[in-house]
Amino acid sequence: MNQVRLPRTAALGPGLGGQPRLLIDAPAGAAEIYLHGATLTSWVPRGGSEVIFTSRQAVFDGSTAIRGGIPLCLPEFGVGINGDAVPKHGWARIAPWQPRMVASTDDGGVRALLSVSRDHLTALYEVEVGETLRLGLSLRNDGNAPRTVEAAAHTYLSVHDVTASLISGLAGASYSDNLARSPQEAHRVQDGDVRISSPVDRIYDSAEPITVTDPGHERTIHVDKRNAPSTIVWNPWSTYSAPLPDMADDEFPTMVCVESGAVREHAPTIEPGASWSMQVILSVENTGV
Ligand code: TA6
Repeated sequence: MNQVRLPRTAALGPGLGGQPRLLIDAPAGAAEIYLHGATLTSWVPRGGSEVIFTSRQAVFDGSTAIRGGIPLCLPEFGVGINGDAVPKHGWARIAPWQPRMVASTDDGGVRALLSVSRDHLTALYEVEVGETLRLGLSLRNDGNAPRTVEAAAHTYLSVHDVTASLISGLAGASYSDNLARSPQEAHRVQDGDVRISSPVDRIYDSAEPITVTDPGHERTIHVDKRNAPSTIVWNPWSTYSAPLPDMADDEFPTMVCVESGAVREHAPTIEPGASWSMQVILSVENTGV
């Protein structure tokens, strides 16, 4: 682990499985970020409760992506534009990232900057932990040819009961349904709010802000973004969580992925020496009396 100056509200040391982890415990919020994949596995804003789902069966030995948290899918999403990307969701979520800077913010939070370079691509990831969680991902093409890159923050949100949650902001958006029986049936348009009572795996053409109601936790989670024209919604339900060794059978009702990124036809092409960036901002509104 390289040396980086830390404020008193942060610590860098071994976490689960001995994996290097940045622990943040600041007045405005607390978080955990594993350097493996730069995966943020926990965020608790001041006075609130855990916003991020991480499976209790997640593997923390560096061999695979952490099941839960906010893995970064990069430079491919899923099997990629050509359908043959290996590893699935790209190398960034299983790469060791380097902490570059950790500092206090003026509003009682902590800002951390992490980076990774591979294959003529440099990724800079800025995570600002406070009462809101601000994620900024910036990609620079270090090669000498234009490069098309997919990117997504695969955000696993913790909800009390996903069947009681309403996911709003996608009405009227077109989407590709990964669970459709045929390619002809995959292209659809969202009618109203998204409710989950069966497996859902959809890529929406939508840059709109999303809200996720979580009545059991008496809160609404807001997902806002900049320069992220794709929104992915995923819940494996029992059907697809049962085969996952790193997710417990009773966990699927307590999570939903609302992912922000630029994938498939929205993937940016970055010129040599140029950069592209996106931002994701999570905040929580308490709805209890
Ligand atoms: O974002 C949705 C998705 O691409 C789904 O298709 C589902 O497979 C999920 O990600 C999890 O992928 P993983 O490789 O982490 O098992």
